[in-house]
Amino acid sequence: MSSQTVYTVSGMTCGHCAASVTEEITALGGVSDVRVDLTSGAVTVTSTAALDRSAVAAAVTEAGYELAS
Ligand SMILES: [Cu+2]
Repeated sequence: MSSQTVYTVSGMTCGHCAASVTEEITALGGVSDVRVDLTSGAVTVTSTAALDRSAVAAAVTEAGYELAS
C-alpha cells in the first residue's frame, strides 16, 4: 500500500531547484515517486509508508529550501 502526501516547499524557482528537492526526498527510505509543481511549490510524495514529516523537512532543508506547510 502506498501513501501520498502533498507538501509545500518555498524557495524553488527552476528545474534545478526541483531536481535538488526531488533527489533529497527520493533518498528517504520508502519513497517511490516525487512530483514538483514549481508554480505552486507543491511537492507530491508517494511512499510505501507514511513519512515522518521532520525527515521530509530535513531533506528539503538539505536541498537548500524550506518546508512551508
Ligand atoms: Cu533553481
